[in-house]
Amino acid sequence: MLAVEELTLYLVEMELVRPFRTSFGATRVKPCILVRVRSRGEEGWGEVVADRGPWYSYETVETAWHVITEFVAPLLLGRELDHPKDVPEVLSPVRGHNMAKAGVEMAVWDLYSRIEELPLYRVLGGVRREVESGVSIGIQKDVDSLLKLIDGYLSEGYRRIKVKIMPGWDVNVVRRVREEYPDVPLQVDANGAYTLRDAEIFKRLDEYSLLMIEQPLSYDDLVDHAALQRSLRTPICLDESISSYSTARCALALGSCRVVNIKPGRVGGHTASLAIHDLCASRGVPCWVGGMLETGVGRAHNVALATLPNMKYPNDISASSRYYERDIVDPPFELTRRGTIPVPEGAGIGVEVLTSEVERLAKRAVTLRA
Ligand code: OSB
Ligand code: MG
Repeated sequence: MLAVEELTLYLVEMELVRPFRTSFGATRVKPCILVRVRSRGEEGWGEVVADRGPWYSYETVETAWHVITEFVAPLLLGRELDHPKDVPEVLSPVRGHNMAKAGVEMAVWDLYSRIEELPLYRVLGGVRREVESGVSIGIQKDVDSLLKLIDGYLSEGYRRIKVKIMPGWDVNVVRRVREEYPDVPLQVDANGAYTLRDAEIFKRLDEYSLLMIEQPLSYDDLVDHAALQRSLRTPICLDESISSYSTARCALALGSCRVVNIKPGRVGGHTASLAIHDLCASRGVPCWVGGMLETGVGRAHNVALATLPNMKYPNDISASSRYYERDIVDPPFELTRRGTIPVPEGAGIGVEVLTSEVERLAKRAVTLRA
């Protein structure tokens, strides 16, 4: 049994080593909310992956701050829990806002694992000591710049390249990358920038042996994706459209995708991620873990989740240095020459959160108690 006695939120801004551009906009400084929960002299950390504005999702750091302080924290604080899997039920009076809930829920998983003195990945049922690392590359000013970046990442050891696409930056880019790297594991991510009227573009992309095409159509669509998937050999992978366990069920029932990107920060946390993972495994649908430019806290949670058996592709979990000059965890995440990230073996997320660094970076903080 445990009960969260104290919950602290930090609004933090981290400058990226290079701006990250997608079909929905560019990010230079990534804001996030770090969540710390305390019980019985232990603490646990989580991260809310929402961005400054409602571009990837309707949630923002400010909606998450509001929903956690006004609704989520009062439901959770002082409630007796047998296990972190109880958290979603406790938070169920709040509809949606899965990013806000996830930051808190994952902090409770870390807390519980530390109390049990077990690494989080083992508590989750993970089976790997290292996870495969891919890299997601934003839209560049020209293809030569992109090829140069790809070259650098491949020589660092990354096992898979993901290229962001949007109308005007798609087939020609993929053709040039394939000419240069005929065999590299390659996928594209449109972040919802196309419609079924662009079927011709997907027919052409279908010729480049891509591992998958991620979120080609609208962020909340499942039906058009099912139609597009029927017309393609390349698997469609859904990201934005799978905002919860329930939407994952719908996507599989409709045949909207053949691969699922699980971001625990998007779907409500680890409990929902495990349920989606197990559902996909039972249907023979492979998964992998996506990323949201997390700090070391969110990254540690993603690494733990990526140790599950049905994570069958390289993950968007790159080294800390690919995102930030200085991460807020110790040690920072580093890439092996094999293109993997070793899974921390310490209790909980297995890395130390540099609290004084978090407090220095924090634009705002609040502590709530039972
Ligand atoms: O669509 O996967 C995405 C980053 C921010 C928002 C959405 C996405 C991404 C990425 C980067 O692709 C993944 C990473 O953290 O490395
Ligand atoms: Mg994506």
